[in-house]
Amino acid sequence: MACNRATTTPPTISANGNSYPPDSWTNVPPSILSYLPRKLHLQPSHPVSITREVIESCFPPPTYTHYNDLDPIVSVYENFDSLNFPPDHPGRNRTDTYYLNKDTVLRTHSSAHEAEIFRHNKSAGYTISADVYRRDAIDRSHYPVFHQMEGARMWDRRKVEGGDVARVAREQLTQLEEHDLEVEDPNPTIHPERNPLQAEHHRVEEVEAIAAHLKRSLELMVNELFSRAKRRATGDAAADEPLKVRWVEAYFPFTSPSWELEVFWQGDWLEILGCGITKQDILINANVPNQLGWAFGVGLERLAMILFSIPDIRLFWSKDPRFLGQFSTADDIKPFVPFSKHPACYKDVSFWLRSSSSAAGGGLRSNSQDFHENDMMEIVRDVGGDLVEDVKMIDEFAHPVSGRKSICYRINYRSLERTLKNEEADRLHEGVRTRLVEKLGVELR
Ligand code: FA5
Ligand code: MG
Repeated sequence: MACNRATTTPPTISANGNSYPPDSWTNVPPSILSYLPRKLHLQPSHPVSITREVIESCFPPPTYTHYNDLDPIVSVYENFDSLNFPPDHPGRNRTDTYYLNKDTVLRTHSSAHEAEIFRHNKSAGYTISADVYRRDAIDRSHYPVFHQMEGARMWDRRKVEGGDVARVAREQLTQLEEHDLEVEDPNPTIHPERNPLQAEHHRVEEVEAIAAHLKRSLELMVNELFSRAKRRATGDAAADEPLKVRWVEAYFPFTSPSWELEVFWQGDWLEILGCGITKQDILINANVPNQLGWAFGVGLERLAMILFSIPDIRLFWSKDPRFLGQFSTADDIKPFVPFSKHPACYKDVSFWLRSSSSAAGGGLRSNSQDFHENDMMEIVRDVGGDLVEDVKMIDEFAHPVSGRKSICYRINYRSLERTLKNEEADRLHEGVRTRLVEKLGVELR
């Protein structure tokens, strides 16, 4: 369907039974809204759903309540403000986040529900699984929709004998199992500059005890997932070596101190989750000022790719029985056997960015200063869908006299399910070229 500049603002946006009046912030395309009903994390026997189940089994009820069907359409307040994201945080940009309108977004992380759940949750802990949405690059490990799982655990000072949360958390740590991971954790729990204590709210002993409980809980989760993956992996000598993980200092606006957990997998350190001690003002705002504790957020696709040896993130969205038929339950985890790899077909597109003086209004945004790669990625996604395997910038230069910038991208077209005809790839590529001119105002070379 042709799309000209006069029609770039859609009529009202309908999603999940509600309508949202569009405005100058609206940037969510219909192709992205079409993912809302999929909910792979709840689809029986789907690898994302099986991964969720394995993680949930590490955080069992009644201590942890499992929330799995919260609406992915949330307010900007829930996704960002309630979690202390500063007004100028890059995550808020329209280049990174899908806005239905200026007040409403597709959640970019499962943490969007933290405040709400802290307010209402009755158990000591919870997990949330959720589809999340981010404008991003295109390659075999990035997709604009993926799934996260959040977990949190609280201790209530009023409900603990003598208000001594540190002692109780330490006791509960001794009740957690041991594991045989090799753990690198070189930094002190608290570092005054890099990873500070929330000194006005927490005592050092409390944070030491809660952090130890957090780390052991997550190490046990990794052990559960990766020992399954390893047991059934290649059967080579590496399977006898202990699995290595390491704790890295991190920063999130809603935890302090904070860490990321990395796993050494196939020769590389892979980041699998972020976590930390929940910022006390979030708990105070949620009307549970006497509670304190930890929270984490983990990406499910990344874990599922390892657990099942799935080579390309697009496969999760496949409805092909040759894919879906290979998975059954959490107790029967077998590596995915790829069906024959179909040939790739790459095509290049080069263009001059508009110089800023020629920028038109109407939300068109692509002079040399504000061209954002995610806008280009989205056009490719919109036209090519899952027939695009990856997009890479292969050349970039500025004209020596005018200073005008030229960029060349290589788009790799490949179907996971069949052989793509060259004419079909040509047609898609022509569609991408046309849209680049229409939407971003670039000049093709
Ligand atoms: C978060 O989203 C935080 N909400 C996590 C958190 C929760 C921290 C609670 C503290 C307390 P981050 O953007 O790093 O953080 O994403 C968390 C995990 O999601 C990553 O470690 C990774 O496993 C996964 N992830 C992030 N981006 C992608 C992506 N584009 N594709 C696949 N997985 C991703
Ligand atoms: Mg991260």
